[in-house]
Amino acid sequence: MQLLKGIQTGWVLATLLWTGAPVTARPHQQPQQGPLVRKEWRTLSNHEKSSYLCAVKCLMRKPALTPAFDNTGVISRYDDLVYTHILQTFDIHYTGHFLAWHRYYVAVYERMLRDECHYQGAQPYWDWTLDTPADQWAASPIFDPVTGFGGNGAPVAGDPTNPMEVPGRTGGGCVQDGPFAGIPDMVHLGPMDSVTYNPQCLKRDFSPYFAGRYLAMNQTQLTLAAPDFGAFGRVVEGGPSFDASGVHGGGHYGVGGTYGQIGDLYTSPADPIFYLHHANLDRVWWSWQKLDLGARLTDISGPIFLMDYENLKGGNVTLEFPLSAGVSAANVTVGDVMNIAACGQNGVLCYEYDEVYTLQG
Ligand SMILES: [Cu+2]
Repeated sequence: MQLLKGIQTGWVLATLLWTGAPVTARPHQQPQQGPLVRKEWRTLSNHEKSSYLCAVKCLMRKPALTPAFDNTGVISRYDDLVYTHILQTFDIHYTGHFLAWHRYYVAVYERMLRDECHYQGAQPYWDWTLDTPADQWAASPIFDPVTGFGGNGAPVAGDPTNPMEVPGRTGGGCVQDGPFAGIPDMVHLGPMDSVTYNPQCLKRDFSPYFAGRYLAMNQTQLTLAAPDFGAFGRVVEGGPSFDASGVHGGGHYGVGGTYGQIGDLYTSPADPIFYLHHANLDRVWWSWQKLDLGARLTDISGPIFLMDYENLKGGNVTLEFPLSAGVSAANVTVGDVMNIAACGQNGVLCYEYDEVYTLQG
């Protein structure tokens, strides 16, 4: 059960208490005509890349909106979202609404970058299939020190007897270059469900082996071939073991390994690459939906409760199931986010991908 490190049920209660959070004013809304078109990171111009990174840093400087109580690690607007993810960790993974929740979460982040930090573009995605096999992983343009998010953490010795040790890990310390290096208090929350102020550098712990195994086109094709949403959702998330991962775990552990924040199920959004990884997972889902849009705009299933695939604790998620992004946006339902291009008609989402995956014969 490596993924479910240290589950504490207190957070489930905290999450339940959190629903109904206020919707915030968005002072600098960008006028939007037609759907935003999300593009792959390496196809952005250098100017687009730097505007995106600049907007991410802007969110890290804006003061948090989360009401203060014992959550002293929630300092910035960026932290508001990390905190939301921490609070809901047990409710949004290994469930039927895993993909829907993260689709909404990334869209809220995209809107915050645009409305609060003057970013003009769409949320980019990271097509990690382009960075496999394993020997190409560390050379990905997404890790570029100048036009990307910086690379691996400094190598630190691991503990081979630790069952949480990600196979093939190569780093583990603070990132050495790029826009997030050399900031001792870049991350304020975590590890795991800790929400009191805990200044940390951004850490990464690349596992090229893990990435090569779970992020290559063959795994993506296996995912796209799922016949219905129940099967699709389970292939994306895989099982809670390093031997049964899916594309979701491939990105988290390929970058975060054992010691990087993005490998921490709770605090993973602390690494800004999280949002490009999840945009691509969303793109995998949209690619799958587009293979049979008539049926798949309403196809949802999977358990309400974590890993309750046999429905021993409760039922399956439906289109009416509620999703909360905390203080940063209104609550919506799964049904509200099934169509990413629901522009106008009071649609919640209005974006597209420049390119989707196709099922290869
Ligand atoms: Cu998550």
